Order: sequence, then C-alpha cells, then structure tokens
Amino acid sequence: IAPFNWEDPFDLESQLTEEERMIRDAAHGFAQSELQPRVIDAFREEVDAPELFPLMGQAGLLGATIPEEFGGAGAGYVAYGLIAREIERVDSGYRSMASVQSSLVMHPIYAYGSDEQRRKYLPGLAAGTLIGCFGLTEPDAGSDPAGMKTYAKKDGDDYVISGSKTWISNSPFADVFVVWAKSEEHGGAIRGFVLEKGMAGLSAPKIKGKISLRASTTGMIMMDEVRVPASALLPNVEGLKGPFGCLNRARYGISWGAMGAAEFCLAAARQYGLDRHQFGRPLAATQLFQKKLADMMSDIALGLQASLRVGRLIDEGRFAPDMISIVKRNNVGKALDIARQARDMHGGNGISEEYQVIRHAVNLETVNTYEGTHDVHALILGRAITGIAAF
Ligand code: TGC
Ligand code: FAD
Repeated sequence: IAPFNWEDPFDLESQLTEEERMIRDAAHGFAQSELQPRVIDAFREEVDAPELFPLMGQAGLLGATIPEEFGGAGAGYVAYGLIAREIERVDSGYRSMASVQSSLVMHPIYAYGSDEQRRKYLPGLAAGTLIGCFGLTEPDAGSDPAGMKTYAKKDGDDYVISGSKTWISNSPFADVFVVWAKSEEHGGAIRGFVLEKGMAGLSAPKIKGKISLRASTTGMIMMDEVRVPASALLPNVEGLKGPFGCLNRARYGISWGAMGAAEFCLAAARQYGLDRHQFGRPLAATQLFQKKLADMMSDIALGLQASLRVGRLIDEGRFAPDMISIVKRNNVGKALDIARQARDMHGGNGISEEYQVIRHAVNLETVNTYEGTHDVHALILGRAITGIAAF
C-alpha cells in the first residue's frame, strides 16, 4: 500500500517529466517570491502592474510553448498548464496577464503570423518588454463573437479599422494589440490584425471599479479609422477558427490555473480548521468540516488529472476543442465552489483580505465568465452530444 498525500492524492508528481517539474518549481518560486508579497495591496488598490511582465519574462513564464528561436521555452502544454496553476495559486488576475500574453497574443502571431511578424514581436513579448492584448469581445458581441461590428476596409495598400472592443485584459498598457475584425476585402470574413500603441485613432481606456480580478488591468480598445499597413494582417488564418484556436490554448491553461486557486483555498481552509477551536475542539475535528475538505480534495484531484490528460493529448496533436470545454467548465466551476466553501469555513475572518479566500472566490466569478461562460461551454458540449446547436 502506497502512502497517501492529501496535497497530491493521485501522485501527479510522478506523472510529470523532469523538465516539467523544473518549470513548475521555477514558476512556484517566482509566484511565491514576486507575486504573493504584492497581491493583497494590488487587489485592494486596483494597481496597474506592467512592470510584472519583464519579471515574468525573465522567469521564463511567457510563451512557454513558443519555440526557442522566437524567445519561448519550446516546452509542452503540460508545462504551460503547470505555470498557470502556480501563478493562479496566488491570483487569477496575474494568471490572466500571463495567459493573454502567451496564448492570445504570442500564439496567434506564431501560428498565423508572417515570418516578419514573428521576428518583430515574439522575442519582446517573450521577454515581457512588449505587452500584448487580445481584442475579440465587443459591447454587443460577447458570447457570440460572430456578431462583431469592428470592420477593416482596404484603402490602397493599407487597412482602415473602426470599432470598439470591451473587457480587454492588459489593453490600457499594451504595446501590441491583436484585434479581430470583419474584413471587407475578404468578403466580411473575420481576420486578425496586429495594431501598435500610438497609432492614430487607437486608444485603450481603463475599465475601473471591478469587484473581481482587481490585480489585472482591463480596458477597452477604441478604433476610430486606425490606418495600418497590409503587413499588419495575420496572413495565415481566416474566420472564427482564428480566435478560437487561441482560446483553446488559453481555456486549457485556465483549467490548470483554477485548480491552483482551489488548492490554495483547500490548504487555507484545512489550516484554519486545525488552528481554530470552537466547542472545545478544532473545527477540523467536526464531521461537516471534514466532509467539505474531502469534497474539495476530490474535485481538485480529479480536475488536475483531467487537465493533465488533455495537455498530453494537445502535445500529441490529438485534442478536440470539446475536451477543453469539459476541463475549463468543470475545473473553474469546481474551483468557484471550493473558494466559496473555503470562505464560509473561515467564518467572519473569511471576508478579510488577510485570509485571501474571498479574493479567490470573487476572482473566480470572472474566470467562470470569460473565455466562454460556464453555460456557453455546456452548450458547446450539448452540441457535441446531440449534434444540435442550442446557442
Ligand atoms: P461555430 O459555427 O461553432 O464555428 C465557427 C468556425 O470556428 C470553428 N471553431 C473552432 N475552431 C477551433 N477551435 C474551436 N474551439 C472552435 N470552435 C469553433 C468552426 O469549426 C468553424 O470553422 P469554419 O471553418 O467551419 O468556419 O461558431 P459559432 O459562432 O456558432 O460559435 C458559437 C460558440 C458559442 C461556440 C462561440 O462563439 C464561443 O465559444 N463563444 C464564447 C466566446 C468566448 O469565449 N470569448 C472569449 C473572449 S477572450 C477572453 O475572454 C479572454 S479573458 C482573459 C484571460 O484569458 O485571462
Ligand atoms: P453575454 O454573452 O452577454 O452573456 C450573459 C449571460 O447570458 C451569461 O450567463 C451567458 O452564459 C448567458 N448566455 C449567453 N448566450 C446564451 C445562450 N445562447 N443561451 C443561454 N445563455 C446564454 N474578451 C476579450 O476579447 N479579450 C480579453 O482579454 C478579455 N478579458 C476579459 C477580462 C475580464 C475581467 C472580463 C470580465 C471579461 C473579459 N473578456 C475578454 C470578455 C469575456 O470573454 C466575455 O465577458 C464573455 O465572453 C461573456 O460575454 P458577455 O460578457 O458579453 O456576456
């Protein structure tokens, strides 16, 4: 009989390669030494933290799956997931900053970009000296991005882009904007464009007053006849499969990240239950408290195994997007339940910033909504099961 470890019930550790463990340990060290000491103040004060990008870049946490010749680490998707888990163990907002940069900005430039675009942007994005954002969502097109209004018109050798994007992570301080627009030249098909800070007609105001994800900066992208050269078009993809190909990677990473937040909440609730005495015994000695811990641990163990499986299939080139909907939806939904339970198990202290569980709970409300809401992923799976789109 093998020993049992509540922190790693299915011995995930032994299912990782040496390289994956090294990347995970580096991410853990960085997250605990650089991110954890800032996060409570950053969340309370809604701090913009562009200076974190070069630090993450130096730690090798940006674009882990991008080949080394473009500044990435040339690692696999399990390593990428492990990085997300370690960052989100501290805060979902910090993981957002990193996953937008890696999956939603570097991936499309690498997968759909010209060689010139790859060489121009990827090394700086990997180093964190350039910050990227991804503009898909619009005020009137959230779950249904096919309804976007942003359009690009051809004018001589240039494109002229107009429209607005909202709820865009990193946009207020971004240097590089991957924006999706309907292109007149391509019969109204959705195409990707790479815009740069400072272009005439481009602005990115901050959305203030979020009660969730306050350590991550979110804004709009306003485009008033922004003129870009033909070289700004991502040449190698057309249609919604362009942005969705990026979302696949980000959603998968989120499935690991949410488990990191949940692991923090489980450990915090366990420790609190051991330390706190009521009715003459530790809270952890009560049956209800133990049942809650058992549920949390079980959901985390199952969620991590599922993400590991999907990551291995991505690395083998054998994944279907529906698999990613299962793990994004399941793991984020479970993490949100776990964070709410942990908040409850801390009693009154659970609402204090000091104990951190309420921050995870309110952050996970956003994570449950972005990258496809919990219900939209149910509909994606419902379509896969029945063959009927019920959106
Ligand atoms: P549908 O007809 O299903 O598909 C249109 C075309 O796209 C292809 N496709 C995919 N390709 C790759 N991966 C996927 N996951 C794909 N899903 C669909 C599909 O094959 C088709 O290709 P083609 O060649 O036949 O044209 O499109 P639909 O309009 O019916 O889509 C419905 C739905 C609900 C699935 C989709 O619109 C959806 O996923 N909505 C959710 C929107 C969303 O997730 N937005 C996220 C914005 S970015 C963000 O939130 C960043 S948060 C910051 C952070 O990550 O931290
Ligand atoms: P809606 O689509 O209006 O949905 C509202 C509700 O209706 C939800 O409960 C939804 O599940 C439900 N619903 C919608 N359609 C159906 C249906 N057919 N049947 C049943 N129920 C339905 N976007 C980007 O492009 N880039 C980013 O970097 C980015 N970052 C974000 C950061 C934050 C902090 C937040 C909050 C959002 C971010 N988003 C980003 C946007 C995010 O992807 C959208 O909020 C999300 O896709 C949902 O769209 P919506 O907010 O318009 O909600």
